[in-house]
Amino acid sequence: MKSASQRSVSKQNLAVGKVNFWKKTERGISGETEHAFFQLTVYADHTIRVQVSRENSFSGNPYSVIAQPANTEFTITENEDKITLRTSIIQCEVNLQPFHLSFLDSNGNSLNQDDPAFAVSWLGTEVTNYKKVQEDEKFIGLGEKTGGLNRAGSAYTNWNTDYFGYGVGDDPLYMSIPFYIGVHHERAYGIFFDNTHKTIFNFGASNNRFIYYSADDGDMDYYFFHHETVADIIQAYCQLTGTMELPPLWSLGFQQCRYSYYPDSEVLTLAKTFRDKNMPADVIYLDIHHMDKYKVFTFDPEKFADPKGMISQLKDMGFRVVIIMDPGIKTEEGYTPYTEGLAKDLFVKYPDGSIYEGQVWPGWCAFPDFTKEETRTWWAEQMEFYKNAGVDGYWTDMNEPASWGQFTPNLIEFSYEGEEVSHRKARNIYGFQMARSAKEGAEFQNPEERAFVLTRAGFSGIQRYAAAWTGDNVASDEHMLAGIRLVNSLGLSGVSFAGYDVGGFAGEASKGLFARWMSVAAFAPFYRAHSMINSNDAEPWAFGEEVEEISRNYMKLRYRLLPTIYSSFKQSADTGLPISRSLAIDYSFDTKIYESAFQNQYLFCDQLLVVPVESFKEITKVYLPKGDWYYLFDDQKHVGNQVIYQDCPLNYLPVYVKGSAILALQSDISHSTDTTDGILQLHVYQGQEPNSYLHYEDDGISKAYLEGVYHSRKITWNPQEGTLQIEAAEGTYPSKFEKIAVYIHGREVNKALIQEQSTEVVKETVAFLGKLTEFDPLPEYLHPYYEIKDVPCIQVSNTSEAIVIHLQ
Ligand code: NBV
Repeated sequence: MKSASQRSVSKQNLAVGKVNFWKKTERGISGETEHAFFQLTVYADHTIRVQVSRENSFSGNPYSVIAQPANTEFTITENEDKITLRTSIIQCEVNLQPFHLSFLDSNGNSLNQDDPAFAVSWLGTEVTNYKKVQEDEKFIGLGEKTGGLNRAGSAYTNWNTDYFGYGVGDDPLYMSIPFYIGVHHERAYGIFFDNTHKTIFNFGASNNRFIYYSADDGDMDYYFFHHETVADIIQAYCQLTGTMELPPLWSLGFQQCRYSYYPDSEVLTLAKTFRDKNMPADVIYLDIHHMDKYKVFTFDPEKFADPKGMISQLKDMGFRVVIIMDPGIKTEEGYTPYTEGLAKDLFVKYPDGSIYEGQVWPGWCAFPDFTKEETRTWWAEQMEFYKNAGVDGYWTDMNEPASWGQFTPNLIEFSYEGEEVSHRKARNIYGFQMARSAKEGAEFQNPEERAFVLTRAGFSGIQRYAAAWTGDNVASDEHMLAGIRLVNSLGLSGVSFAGYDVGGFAGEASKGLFARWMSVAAFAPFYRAHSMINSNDAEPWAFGEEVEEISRNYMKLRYRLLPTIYSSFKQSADTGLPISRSLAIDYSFDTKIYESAFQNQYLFCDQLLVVPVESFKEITKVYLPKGDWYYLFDDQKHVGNQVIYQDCPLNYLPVYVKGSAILALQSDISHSTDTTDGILQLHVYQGQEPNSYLHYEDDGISKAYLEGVYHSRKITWNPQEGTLQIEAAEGTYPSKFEKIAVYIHGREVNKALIQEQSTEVVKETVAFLGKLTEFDPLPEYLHPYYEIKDVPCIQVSNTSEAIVIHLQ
């Protein structure tokens, strides 16, 4: 047997080989094969970690996984040619001659198997795990990846890349999340390949024998998940890599960005215009022109002579400011961040100890080594500069890291928490660590409030620190749809708080496209319009009156829906399940949802089925999965499991409410902290099954909710029995709403019975879109021809005690 140091690097494929030796460990087994060492660790009944290395020690990624193996029961049995590791959910067979793994469910059904001949193999330092493809297997997830919902037949690279104006099929983009879910035979499993080197995932491109994932170097180190549903698997992945923290409420509002708004007077005019035009909004961004010669931690002395004064005026109007931070530090003598960074040895270096310089906005720059704790702490301290000006949120851009030429030399060195590695291992984690530093900085500077960080680059686990947006998209219909798939795919991969540049960053949106994009993005977790320097104005009023009206309607709808959206964010923070849910989560085994005509559809907050549709379409095919569906704007009921045709004039995006759903709305407000009319509107829809909604409120900004200062109530609607049960409130925070108005959709109510219970029954007009004001002449397609009239509504006062309403 060769010792590790004697193992030569093969020029041809070298598979792991026969098992020579194995033993039980505390949480699994470990052993040695002809050419490698392996270890299997039970993390939970639904999660098993597999490590295979050519060295007799394993070296991993210290950043993504935050969970330790739980004390789960498992058994190990052995027979002649295999060892079987069993939890209550997964069986993992370790075949010995040669080493290859098979994963089965507890009933012995196959989930996933190594290709027996190649299993784990090396080509030089490149390590690959080859897997058999199962019949009709679908592959979903993998984070920020273009392409279809089902990734079968395609291959992808993970290598964080600054990609201005990327095409809708281009790869790689800014962020890497090497986690996917396989679906076949009504079963699902997940694989997270925890290696930060450049990785490739090939789901059957250019071969019909296997799928595989490989890394340029490092160990084969992956987590295998299995559970009943795709949702369970996402949760299992998030138990390992974490969930987002509940963001501040203001970050769920509409956000306006441009590269760049300046000077200060323009920023103030922008804010005032939102208020004058009665268009709700919460956030304005300061892009790179706020800086003095693009130097981070400076303000341009002329364009922004009094940033503190400007921000305070914005706050008086109910706005928050998010500021951009680029990692590149100008190598300029006398510029404190540079001289301090040098003195404290915080920059990325060449192997000979000299500082690596790359060119970015400020010219030649040094790059802080965010994979080093001292650097993160130092950066967090520098952020005092912005805090003093009153900045509320941070936007980490260019953190792939980007530099002109887009070809960072691989020999530069990073700390990687003391491991001392090259760019090959550190690149994919760099942006993640910058975003982490920004979040820690925001919290250090303002410990009373929740942080908001928006990042472009990231890696698995980024959800713990930042929201993500999909970078420099283009103003086109296909980009609008591609962005929706990217966000849905991020949601399948643990990143719930995500969005795209509404209107398209590069290029010019047509009127119709901008209107449609504003409409569909009202149903995106992160809702921000952004556009490129030297392009036409792209604010929601810049495209004429009709587009302004449509935008206003959907912006208002977004704000009316905030009680539901905020509750959904809380659920996501607790579980990791996304807010924009690809239909592959709830209808995973329904093959229809993977068809290209329907793959963009998603559930928003569980209750709403959103059907993204191009701006030029006036009628579209919609696939309604099983169950009942109510068209949001006129309550028309459709039975699911069928394709319907839906007219979709520009002012009506097809949106359906799920049968039995409970939707919580509030009155119109101009920003998220504006006061409402004090009535929580609960819209309940007739359906077949009982359904619950967990309503959640808190102060929206502090961390007091962690100490019980919140208000949450489970609301259960049983449409068959006609009972709505609002459970007693939990938590010490008093609800913002004094009354609850219950609107009943899709069924008649027995008025007499309700009056007996001494509640007040009223019939109200519910219009989910504001009425279009009269334009003369108004194009026909803009007429507000959907209107819901006379929906029965019951009003009760909102005590924190349990309330039950009987409708029959
Ligand atoms: O800071 C300028 C832009 C920014 O607006 C955009 O959102 C980022 O993705 N940034 C990229 C740098 C260069 C863009 C051409």
